[in-house]
Amino acid sequence: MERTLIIIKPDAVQRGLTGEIIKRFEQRGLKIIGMKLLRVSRDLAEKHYDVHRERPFFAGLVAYIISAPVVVMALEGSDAVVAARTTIGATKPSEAAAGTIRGDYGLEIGRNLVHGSDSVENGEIEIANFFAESELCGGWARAVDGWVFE
Ligand code: IDP
Ligand code: MG
Repeated sequence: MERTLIIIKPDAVQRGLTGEIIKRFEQRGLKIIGMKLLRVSRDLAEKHYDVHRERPFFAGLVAYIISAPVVVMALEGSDAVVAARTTIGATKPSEAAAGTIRGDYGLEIGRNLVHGSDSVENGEIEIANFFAESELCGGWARAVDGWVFE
C-alpha cells in the first residue's frame, strides 16, 4: 500500500469545497489515515515547496499556502500517489480534464485547490512533515476493504 499527502489549499477551504474534495478521494477508494485543519507556518510552507525555491512564483506560492487554513490528509491505497494525482488533475486548471478536481473547480495555476505528492518517496516525506506518527491510523481495517482492494 502506498501513502500520499493531500493538501486542500486555502482557496478550496475558503470556497467551501472541503467536503466535495474529501468525497472524491473517499469515493475513489483511498483510505484516510490522517486528517486535520491547520494554518501552515511559513517555515513548513517553505520546507514543503523547497524544490520550487528558485522559481519566480515561490514567494507567491508560500504566501498563498499560508494565507488561510488548509485541510491536510494522509491517504493510503494501492497506487495511491498516481490515483490521487489523476483525481486532482493537471497543475494548470484551465488545462485539467473535466471530472478532475482542478478541471471542475479551478481556472488559474496559482489557485489550483489541492496538492498531491508526486512520488511514493515524497509522499512519505511530506506526511512526516505534516503529521506526527501518533496522529496517523495507518492500516486500520475498513469494512469495505475487501470490495476495494483485491
Ligand atoms: P503540482 O501541484 O501539480 O505538483 P508543481 O509543479 O509541483 O505542481 O507546483 C507546485 C505548486 O506551485 C502548484 O500546485 C501551484 O500551486 C504552484 N505553481 C506552479 N507553477 C506556478 C506558476 O507558474 N505560477 C503560480 N503558481 C505556480
Ligand atoms: Mg508538485
